Amino acid sequence: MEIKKYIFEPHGDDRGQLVALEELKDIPFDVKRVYYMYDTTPGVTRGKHAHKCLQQIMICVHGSCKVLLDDGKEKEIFLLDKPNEGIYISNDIWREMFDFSTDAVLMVLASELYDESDYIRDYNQFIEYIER
Ligand code: T46
Repeated sequence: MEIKKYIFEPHGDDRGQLVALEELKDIPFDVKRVYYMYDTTPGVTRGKHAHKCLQQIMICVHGSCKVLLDDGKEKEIFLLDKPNEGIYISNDIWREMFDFSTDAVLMVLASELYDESDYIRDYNQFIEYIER
């Protein structure tokens, strides 16, 4: 499984850091939606689904969390703990987010608007879908 890690250049000076993300420059798609999760209940796992047609970049802009990515053949776990680091996730990848620190803010930039019909929420259906 080839998962792309992105390191975004911080524009730092003696006032602190600033990261700018421009679509089709820093982000490899048109950004149609941004969402973020915070105050995550300790011990909880989020996600547990795949998308049929969605590209995303996940950035833990504060705190840390782990992301399990599974393409049906391989599984990999990534630690997101830097506000200038992100991972790119294409369609057909099962994802689970877990081990959120209490202060974690996980931001996601997405290539499409929210569409419940794009979700595959059952793991067996995901395996059937990618083997089709
Ligand atoms: C994903 C992972 C990384 C909306 O109304 N609009 C939105 O854009 C999103 C993302 C969610 N919602 C609503 C739908 C649910 O009632 O917010 C609620 C929580 O969504 P969900 O259970 O899908 O959250 P996660 O954390 O399991 O998954 C989310 C994204 O949905 C998903 O696309 O890849 O984060």
